[in-house]
Amino acid sequence: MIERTLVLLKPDTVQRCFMGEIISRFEKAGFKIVGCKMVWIDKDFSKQHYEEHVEKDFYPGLENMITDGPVLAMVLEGVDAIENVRKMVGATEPKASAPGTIRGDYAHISYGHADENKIGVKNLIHASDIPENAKKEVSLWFTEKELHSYKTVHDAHILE
Ligand code: IDP
Ligand code: MG
Repeated sequence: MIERTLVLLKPDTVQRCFMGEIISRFEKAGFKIVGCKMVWIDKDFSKQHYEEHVEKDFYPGLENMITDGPVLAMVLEGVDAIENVRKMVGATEPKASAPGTIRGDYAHISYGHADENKIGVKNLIHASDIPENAKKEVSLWFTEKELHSYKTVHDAHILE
């Protein structure tokens, strides 16, 4: 099934000048970027995006991390995009993320380290986890007008 999913390149990715490297992985895998913009979110918006985590112990560190600078927000489209993109992203904890995944290749810190220092786990990227959340997150971050339907060369192989 062709799906859309929200991907955020978090402030640590933007500050490490890594956006192109990560975008390139998704392009090479054949995903279509149907929306893309840079946004510096505030604490209120963080609470909306991370609604399910607001009451958790790690939330204050997460909020500081995600509001520390601009993020690059993207909507990616492709076959089973939600599950496929999560597979490329890897596990939440970089220490546990397999080599070959984005978090496993470009980060390494542990929950223990983050929690001891009261910081969010800097794991480079957010990706929607289930269809219900993807729908909610895409409409939180993007208006209909900011999302584009167009053809890429991959469509010839995916759809025909
Ligand atoms: P996900 O980003 O892989 O979906 P979630 O459990 O939804 O992971 O957590 C959202 C974000 O909160 C994570 O990407 C990470 O940055 C941060 N986070 C999650 N668990 C912890 C923790 O135990 N300590 C510190 N930060 C955490
Ligand atoms: Mg999540």
